[in-house]
Amino acid sequence: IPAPAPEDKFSFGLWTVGWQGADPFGPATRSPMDTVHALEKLAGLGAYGVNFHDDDVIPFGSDDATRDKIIARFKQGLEDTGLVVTTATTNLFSHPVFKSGGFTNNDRDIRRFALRKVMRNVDLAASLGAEVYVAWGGREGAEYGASQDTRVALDRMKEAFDLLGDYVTEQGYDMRFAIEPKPNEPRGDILLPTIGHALAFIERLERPELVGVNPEIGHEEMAGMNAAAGYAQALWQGKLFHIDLNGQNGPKYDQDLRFGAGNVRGAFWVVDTLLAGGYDGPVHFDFKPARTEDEDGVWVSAAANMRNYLILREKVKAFRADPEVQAALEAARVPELEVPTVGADEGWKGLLAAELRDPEELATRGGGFELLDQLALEHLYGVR
Ligand code: XYL
Repeated sequence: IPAPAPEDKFSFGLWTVGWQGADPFGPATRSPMDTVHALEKLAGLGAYGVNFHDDDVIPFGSDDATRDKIIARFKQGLEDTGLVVTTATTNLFSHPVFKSGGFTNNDRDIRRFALRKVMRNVDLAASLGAEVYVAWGGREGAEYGASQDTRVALDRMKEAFDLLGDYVTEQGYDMRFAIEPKPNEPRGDILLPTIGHALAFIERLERPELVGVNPEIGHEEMAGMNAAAGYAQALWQGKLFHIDLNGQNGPKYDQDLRFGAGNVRGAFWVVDTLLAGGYDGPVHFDFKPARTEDEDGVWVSAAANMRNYLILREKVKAFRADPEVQAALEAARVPELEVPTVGADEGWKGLLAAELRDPEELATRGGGFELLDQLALEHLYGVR
């Protein structure tokens, strides 16, 4: 398995390795991590880039002079390590002011504050060269049916993205937005809960070309979705602007396991989908090193994300190159799906006039999928 290389474009959220392990039942188990220390360690492990929430780098409420000092030190850290800022995002969920959301808070004053907070960090992100701005609306949602009118909340969500689209366009930033869906946690129900909801929403925006998705494997699996299939649809629609890779074991709380842990089989198909679809953006990890770990454990799990991606990439390539797999794909008629159902000059009239095969006979043809999937599993199990 090769070592991580810059062309792999591996990137990490600073909040991932910096997570201190506080959960709803207990406080932090690790000390705060210095941002520049995180940059140095990530660069040492072979990462290419980083992503951050504004508050990960600059504590909420810092005055301008403090903020400038922190940014200067952060920029120096980037320069010294050679790490790239691929992406940035806004924390619209931690401070109590956002307890009922940012863009879709019923309270208009809070909505206005939230938008200004985003615009300020978009300026910083642009100055650091980020080309994608992630938007996870973790507190946009509700626990109770009466507490928010969902249709009106979507109007306000649209208003926010339309305004931000105007902002980056008029400021001349080369920046696109990536909406990150999640079904629940911390809110009972979050707006834009899955890739599909987000893709449909984006089509209603004034500048849909500026907005895509940042699907996280764990979030899709929490909703019982097949992450690879969702990634494939986002690619098909030209909307896979960014990815958050991690691990999850089915529909339960957001586990944020390192990539490759949790649903291993799902991870294999995600990598296959990314390679087949020609995804060439940052390969970003959004995980949480388990609360049980000390700092050594944090770096073990950070490195393991990249290693697991590289392992799975080798396995996917070996699966696709295997002559038995190619024969099984042929037998399962997978390539035949590329042939349009109705011929170019045929049209519906031609279809009506055509002589069709006997459906009873067609029904006797086997799928051949058991063999195909077994071959995939054997590659994954490491016996082929
Ligand atoms: C939490 C989310 C966030 C986003 C960025 O579930 O994954 O960390 O990725 O705000």
